[in-house]
Amino acid sequence: MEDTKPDENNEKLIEDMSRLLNPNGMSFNRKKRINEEDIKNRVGKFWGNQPVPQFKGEEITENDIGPIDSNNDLEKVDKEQVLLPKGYTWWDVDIHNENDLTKLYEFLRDNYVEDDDGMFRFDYSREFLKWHLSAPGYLKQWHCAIIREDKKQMMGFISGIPVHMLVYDKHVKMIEINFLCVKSNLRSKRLAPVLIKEITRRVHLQNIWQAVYTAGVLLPKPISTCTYYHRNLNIKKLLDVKFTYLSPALNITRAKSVYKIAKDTTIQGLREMEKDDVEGVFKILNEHLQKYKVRFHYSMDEVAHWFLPRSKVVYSYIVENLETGEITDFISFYSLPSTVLNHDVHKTLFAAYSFYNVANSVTVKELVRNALILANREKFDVFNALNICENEKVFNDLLFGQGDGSLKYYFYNYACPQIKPNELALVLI
Ligand code: MYA
Repeated sequence: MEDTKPDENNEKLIEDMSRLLNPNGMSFNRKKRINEEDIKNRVGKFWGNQPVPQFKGEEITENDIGPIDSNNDLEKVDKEQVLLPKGYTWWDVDIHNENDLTKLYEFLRDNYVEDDDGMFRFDYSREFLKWHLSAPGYLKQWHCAIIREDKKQMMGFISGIPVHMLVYDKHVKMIEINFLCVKSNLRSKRLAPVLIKEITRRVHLQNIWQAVYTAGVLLPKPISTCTYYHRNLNIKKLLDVKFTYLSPALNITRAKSVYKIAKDTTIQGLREMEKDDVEGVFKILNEHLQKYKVRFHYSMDEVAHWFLPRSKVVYSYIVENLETGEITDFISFYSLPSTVLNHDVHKTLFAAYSFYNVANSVTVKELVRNALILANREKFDVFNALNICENEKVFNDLLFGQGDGSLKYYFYNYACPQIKPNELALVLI
């Protein structure tokens, strides 16, 4: 069958189908269906006492940008670990030790983020965890677990990696916090604040006083609230696992045809990124990121670490000008599968997540269209992207459906005005 280019051929049909196929949007996200107004009206026992902007506080302006608490006295940082209940102990996960890595992998596989309906749970692979947690400058003590002394069973985890942040052109050394998780049968016992306090202490000990993190839940107080969009690649499977819905008025054959992805990429000089491309990517990526109010700055080592392709973890491609050899454009996405909970046939949903794109010689739309072709080739079921950077521009044309949750971005101990998603260039994986 001939490959369809839906956005060029039958725009009206696509518009209708897109609406019908995504009546509620997709459901999988770091989200919680609770009343956010209630949260804004209460002062959290923990968050009410942290150096973060409070909901009832004054609006933050550009003049306020900077640390909230500047008292960075290393001498005052507690040298003792946060006290744990009897029978529990702190444990630093050694991600280069296969047993430790497996323990962490299994803990997150069984306890980490689920959608509200309990249908999907993130299943970060071992290789992915190793990749993320061994970022340049990482420290083992920032892979911080609570275990039960007798059975050595993991009960909680939180991690941090160092990042170089630019906030309205101010350089700030921060820690990126991720993988906060408490074993499901120990929830609501205030273990999360214990994990956060301990990692804060450990980060302070390295003379770092600011952090960046994302969450589906509303906490005081986001610098930006973003939305996931989803592009069906394997519509049949997405329907089977109820990731998306098909209106009774539509049939699957038509849907398959509309969502069909071309086999061949369309950009001359597009190829997988290699070691020798690191410098070129470093240049165009950091140049591109300058457009945004809040962004990372990547060192050459970090570009190599985060973007050199790793099988089933991160996929990166460059466009090379075939005459000059210059690298002009960049595509990257990462693999984050989810366990399909309670399904007889499908056990895993394979999702590609947009990482960073740099479009110079082609349009963003052409670049993302090619990202979809590449992700489809790698047999992903769905391609997800946040409405950050320039992504929103392409969602309609390329048939992305809006998800129904939001992802909030936060700083710890750093005041920053609220910004729109398209002013933000941060992907926290
Ligand atoms: S986001 C991913 C979060 N993980 C999950 O969603 C996995 C599944 N869920 C769980 O494991 C638990 O439900 C968690 C909460 C562990 C999330 N971020 O122990 P509790 C506050 C921050 O009784 P539990 C990610 O990894 C809540 O408002 N705080 O609750 C980024 C309340 O405080 P307050 C959260 O449900 C993490 C208190 O915890 C979150 O058993 C960034 C209740 O504690 C959340 N996602 O456990 C962490 N959820 O009463 C912050 C609830 O005041 C880093 N809470 O409202 C801050 C920077 C630290 C470093 C600073 C260095 C300078």
